[in-house]
Parts: sequence; structure tokens; C-alpha cells
Amino acid sequence: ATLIQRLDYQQPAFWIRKVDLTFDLDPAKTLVTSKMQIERNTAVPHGPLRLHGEELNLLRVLIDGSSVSFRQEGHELIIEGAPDADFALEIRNTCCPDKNTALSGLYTSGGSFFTQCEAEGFRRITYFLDRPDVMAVYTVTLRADKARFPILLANGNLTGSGDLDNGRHFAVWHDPFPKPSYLFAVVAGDLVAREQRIRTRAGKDHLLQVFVRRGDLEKTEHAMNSLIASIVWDEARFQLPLDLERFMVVGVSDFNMGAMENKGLNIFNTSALLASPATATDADFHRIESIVAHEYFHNWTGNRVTCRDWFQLSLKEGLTVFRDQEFSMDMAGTPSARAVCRIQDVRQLRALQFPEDSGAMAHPVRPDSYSEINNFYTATVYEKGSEVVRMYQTLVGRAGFEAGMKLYFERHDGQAVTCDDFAQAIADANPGSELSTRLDAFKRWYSQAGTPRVTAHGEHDAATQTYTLRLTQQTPATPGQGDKQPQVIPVVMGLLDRHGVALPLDADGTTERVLVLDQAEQTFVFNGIPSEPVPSLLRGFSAPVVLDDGLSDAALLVLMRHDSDPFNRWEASQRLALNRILHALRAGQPLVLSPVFIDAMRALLNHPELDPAFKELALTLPAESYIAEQMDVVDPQAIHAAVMAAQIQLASALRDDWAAAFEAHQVQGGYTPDPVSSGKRALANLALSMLVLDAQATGDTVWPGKAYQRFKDAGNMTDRMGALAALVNANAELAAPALQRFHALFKDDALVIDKWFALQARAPEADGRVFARARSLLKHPDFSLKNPNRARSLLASLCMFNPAAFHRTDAAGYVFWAEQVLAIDAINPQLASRLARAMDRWAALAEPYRSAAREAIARVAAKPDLSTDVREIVERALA
Ligand code: B3K
Ligand code: ZN
Repeated sequence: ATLIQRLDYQQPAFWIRKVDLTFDLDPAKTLVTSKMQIERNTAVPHGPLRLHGEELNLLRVLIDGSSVSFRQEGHELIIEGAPDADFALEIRNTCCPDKNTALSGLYTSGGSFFTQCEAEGFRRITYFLDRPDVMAVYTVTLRADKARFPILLANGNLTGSGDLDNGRHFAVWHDPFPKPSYLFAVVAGDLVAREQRIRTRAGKDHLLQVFVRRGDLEKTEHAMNSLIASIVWDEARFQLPLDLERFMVVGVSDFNMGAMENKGLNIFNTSALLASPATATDADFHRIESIVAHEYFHNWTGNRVTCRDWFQLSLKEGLTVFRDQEFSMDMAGTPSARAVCRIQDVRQLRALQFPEDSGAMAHPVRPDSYSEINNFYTATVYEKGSEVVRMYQTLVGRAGFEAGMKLYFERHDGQAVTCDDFAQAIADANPGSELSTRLDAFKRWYSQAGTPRVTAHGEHDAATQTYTLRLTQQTPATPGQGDKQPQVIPVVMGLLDRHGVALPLDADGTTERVLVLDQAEQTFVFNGIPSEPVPSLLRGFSAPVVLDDGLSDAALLVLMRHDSDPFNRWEASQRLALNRILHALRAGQPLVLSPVFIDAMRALLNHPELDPAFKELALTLPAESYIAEQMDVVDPQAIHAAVMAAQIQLASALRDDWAAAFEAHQVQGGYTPDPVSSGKRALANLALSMLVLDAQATGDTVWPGKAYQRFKDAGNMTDRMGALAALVNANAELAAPALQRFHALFKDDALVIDKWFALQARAPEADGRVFARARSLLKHPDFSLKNPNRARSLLASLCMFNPAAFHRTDAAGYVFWAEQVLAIDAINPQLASRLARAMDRWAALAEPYRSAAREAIARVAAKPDLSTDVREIVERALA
């Protein structure tokens, strides 16, 4: 496979200005007729017209109505004799939607047609300049059997429709906005819609529609409400209005990711769209709201201004994740609920992006090369990219950031641009700011991979009443990047006295400052500090770095109890737990929680003012994957044993407190997924799982019985799933009948059955039982490798989210992984390649895991007919 380099970018030799597409839709063989208006790009050297095309059957090629000679080479159609003057190119080809199990291009799912074109799926529909800097105005005619495909949708506005012979009908759609081919979409099938008309601030009327399969309509209310809230928010926060008369959202059950922002016709994985209290958890409701918002926000950040080339992916993804995170926080409302959102986002970043940044696939936010672009829709491009955007906002302030966004759209609306263009717009709108005075250094966030480590060392001088804070930074080497330059790191901070009172940092009495660290080492001096303070650094997680501040447990306790920054209060609770676990692991000793720690956790649980949602986050131990990141050599079994020991001790020491918390946090009345009631449910569920775990250890049967009863009687999926998880995770005897009952209740609801598989595959390993059960679930009649949600529910859960079940001394997990990656690769390379990444961090494993893992990867790499997707992942792993 060829490696594509960022610095090789060249403009295309031709522009396609307009395209007329006609689809004669047939699941077995669809005929596509494409009429393009093309002009030569005189800015680049004269050359042939080279169109992309994959898995297509070419029927004819005409230029200005006459046949023309062409040749096909690999995935290209090459026309040497293309005219210099503007011309019309007509191409006819067929493709096979029914056979398209890769779910890229035009495919069928549940008897309907759907498309997925990002990144390079359009070339699997017809021959085209399938690159984001070629933007065209599309008119699309769809023709299909009327009984089987009554709904015919494409981007833009419906300009015509009617009946044809032989029971067929047609629809014509016109999208007035020029767009890259990756935003093209078509849907045809037997679907029903929830509709809502809205009038926006500007006084314009719009039609909003959510299309789903018959029977799913009552599960679309939350998505519709989320869409309306997103539209209102983007107008209020960024003055960005809805620019279309009609905005459509469609659900599909076979989909490779969460959703896709096609212009005016977003297509969603049903898992990111459908929700009802009986079938979706609070977390599902929250995720749906944020994904609906994310895709809607792409309408400006991605669609109106798009990427010049795929190396700039974070231009739209990092920015749009930042926007959806801000939206979720604004929707949450109270400062505490906002902090809960922030904590969850940071937890996600640390669990997924930090390991990526230190593993075989480490790459900069703006990668330098790829062989398969689909492999770079990563936590680095998305989540770290969002943190980079957040740092702009921290450096120039909220108003400054909004001014920068305004300038970005003034300059670039309708264009395909780069991350540099975005940086320049934010800087130019904020002359003299901390950002614009060091913009080049700041842009290292786009070019350097790896998570910077910041160390902090404070010294108090009682004689002069000064506090000197020395900060140093260092970014570890990553594949292909040895030496790193210092980054620009905004460190939001405050100082507390030992009773937890915030100290004034300067003469005007401010208690919070943004320190800008941009050298390898810097000192900051604070005057008028009477005694040794406790530093609260990196508040709100102001930069995506690992902070080593060497704080003692006593100092962490001060922060946990008193910091005005809720993020750092949470962080202190996590650090206390982490320190205990790491200490035991490094000493190779059994973990024993100290009375001080237990008391602190008890005080937190019983705190009269803290929100239940916050308590739940603070009392949840750090993820095993995050603990692994703190170790030079990773023994997944030892980490699991330490976490289990901590959990059991916490469960037992706080037994009465958990019981009281469980009773005190029951939600009365009808279900709503708001932050207050979901916080109560979360804490009650954590309490229940602790109580069942403790009962399992002591032999008590009361709490397992209560959990089973609650599971049976639950009025919503959050409570039902919580009770079921408590039984399954504690390995209780009642887990088996509960799982059976759950399956019987929900056997016709695919999204709930996904949860059933995932829960079993993610259960804490005990004596190899979880691994054995997951293996046998492969043969369950409901299991299938073809549906990405189902495949992930079992395989990703086991191989990526259950380290102790996966990493076995007998290497059976790795053998299993290799088999599944190869089996899926023959069906759906994108899905296989995601699973392949379970081995990203193999090199950090302890023996015997390390050698066995390497061997399994090598076995996959030895297959001659791997997809480019999987090949790139395994080859990088072995490099
Ligand atoms: N832009 C799409 C992701 C496309 C992934 C292609 N492999 C969804 C999103 O980020 O909104
Ligand atoms: Zn996106």
C-alpha cells in the first residue's frame, strides 16, 4: 500500500463545478449516471484527468457527448485527452449495494438503501475526483420501486417527484451549497418520519425530520428535542443559523461509526439516535444528545468550511467535538453539572487518547502520513483536537474565541482550508494576546505526537513570604518523532492555604491565574504568601498533559475537600486512589487501603452538599487502562487484582454508608434523563454494585436478592441495567437467571441485546470464566460479525475494554483476537481495523504477554490478502 504524505499535497488538475446524478436503484445492481461540468485548473501543471473509482462496473464515458479514449489503472480512470476548455463528462456505471458489506459507498441495510461517503466512499458509487477540496453543486434523481422504497432522500431540497412505469417512482433533489463528495448522501426505503416545523431567530421556517423504520418512531423524541436544542444553541453562542429549509436525520442499524454529517441529510447509527426510558440508559440519552449536536454543528464546522485534505481532519473534528462538549455543558446548566461533563470528557481522553499517544499508533493531531485515512478517525484527531481548540479559548478568553470564530467564517465560508487557516483566524482576531504572540510555538500541538509531562515543584520562603513555582515540561519520543520542542501549555491555577482557603495571587486579590508555560523550564513567583500553600494546578484540565505535582496525600485531601475547582476536587480523589494502587503494584504487595483514605471517601459519600453525580465520579476507581498508562511495564492481571482489592475494601468499609446512599437516592416519579435525576440513579447504582460485591464476599444473600428484585421491577433501563450489572459484575448466582430474563424481555430490540452481549463481555474476569463465556457467545444465534454494533458489543468489549479477561498467560485471548480480526477483515475492513487496535500497547506488556502478543500480531501481518486498513495497523504495531 502506498503511504500518502501531507507535504505532497497538490491542487487537483481539474475542478468539478456541477454534477447531475441519476440512480436507478436496485439492491443487486444499481445503475448510476453522472453528468459533470468540469474545468481545468490552470494553477497546476497540465495533466490527464484522473478519477477515483472502486468496486465499480464501468459502462460508458462521454466527453461533450462523444466517446473518448480512457484507461483504467488500479483504482483510477485516466483520460489523457481531456479538453483545455470547460467540458461535460458523462459516466455510466453500476455497483452492487447488496454485496457491499464494508458499509462504505452505497449499501443496503434492513431492505433499505443508505450511503456512507466519508472519507473515500463516493468512489464506490461512481468515478469522481473524490477529495474534499473539489466542491460541486449536486442535483440528484432517484428512481426505485415505489412499494419497496416509498421514501427517496438526498441532500438539499426536493424539487420534483412523481410516478414512473412498472410500479417505480422518482424524486429529484437539489443542494444549492457546493460540497465535497464525502458529504453526499442518498437514502431510499420504507421509513417513517417524526416531523417538526420550527422558526429560527432570523424569522425563517424550517422543516426538521427524523426518519426511522416503522415501529421506532416513539424512540425519536429525544433526538428531535436534541436537534432543536442544538439549532437554538448554535445561533445563540456562535451566531451560526440553520442554512437549509429542510434538515433530515435518518437512522440505520448497520453503520461503521456513530453518525455522519452529510449536508442536510445526517445519517445515524440507530445506537446514536433511538431512545426510550425502557430501552436506553441515562448514558445513552446523554450520548444521543451530544452526537445529534455534533453532526448538526458540522453543518458550519465541516460543511460550510471544509478540509482541504484529509490531514486537516481535526480542523473539523476537533473543533466540532469542542463545540458539542460546550453544548453539553451549557445544557447541563449548574456549575456542578458542567463539571460532571468535563470530568467525563477528561476520563474519556485519558482512557482512549493517552494510550493512543503512547502506543504504536501515536500520531500528531494533524498526521503527517497515512496509507488508509479511515485509520485516522482517532481519539487524537477528535478528543485531543478538541483540547487544542479549548486551549485557544483559554488563551484568548471566551469573547476572544468567539471573535476568532467569526473571522474564520468571514474569511473561509465556502472554502476547503487547513488547520493553519483556523489558527491564523483566531490569532488575528486577538492581536497581542498570549496566543498571537507565540502562535508558531502553539501550533506544535498540531505537529508533535505524544502527551507532554509537566512537573511542578513549589518552594515557600517564609522570610520573604514568596512562593516560587517551578514548572518543567517534556514530551516523550513517539514513533518517527525523536526530539520534541516545548509546547505552549496554559496552566490554570490557584493556591490554597492548608485550611483550604483560596489565597490572593496578586495585589488586586484574584485567586485564579493562567500561567503560560512555553519553555522547557520556567518559574513563577507569587508574593504575599504567608505560609506553605497547596497548589491547585491545571484546573478544569486546562491542557492535555500528564501533571506530576508530587503532592502529598495531606495536600490532596485539602484539594479534595476545599478546592473551588470541582475538576481538581475530583482529580484529587482519583489521585489518592491511584497512589494507593500504584504503590501496591510497584512494591508487588497486596493492596491495603488506609483508614485516612477510607474516611475521606466516607466523608465524600456522605457530604451534605456535593451532587450525587459528582460523588459517583469521585468514588469510582480509576480505569484499569488509565492505571496501565502509569506503569512502565504493564501486568494487566496484577492491575485487575489491585483494583478488585481496592473495590472490595471500599465496599466493605463503607457498607452502611452505601446502604444509606442507596436508599437516599431513589428517584420518584416519571423518568427524565436530566442531570439531577441521572446523578441520583448513577450513585444509587454504584452503591448497589458495592453492596452486592460486599455481599458476595461475606456470603450475605440480602443485597443480591434486592438487586434481583430491583432488576425485575425497574421502571427504566438505567435502573434495570444497574441492577443487572451489579449481579453480573459480582459474579452473583442470580446473575444467570437475570441475564436469561433480560434476553427474553428484549429479544426483539437489537440495541438492548447489544447491551446484553457487552455486559457479559466486560464483566470483571474471575478464573477465566468471563473469557470462556465471551467465547461461547460467539455461537449464540443472535451474534453476527456483519452488524458492527453487535460485533463490537462482544469483541471490542472483550479485547479492548476487559484487559484482565483478554490478556491471559495461555495467550488464548490473542489467538481469539487474531481469528476475529481476520474473519471480520473479509467482511468489513474498517471494523476489523478498529478491533486490530486492541494490540496498540503490546510493547509495554510484561512477559509472557508481550511475546505472545507480538506473535499474534505477526501472524495477522503474515496474511497476504489483508485490507490496507488492517495492514497499516499491524505493520505500525510491529515497526
Ligand atoms: N465525520 C464522521 C466520521 C466519518 C468516519 C469515516 N471513517 C462522523 C463525525 O465525526 O461526525
Ligand atoms: Zn465529527
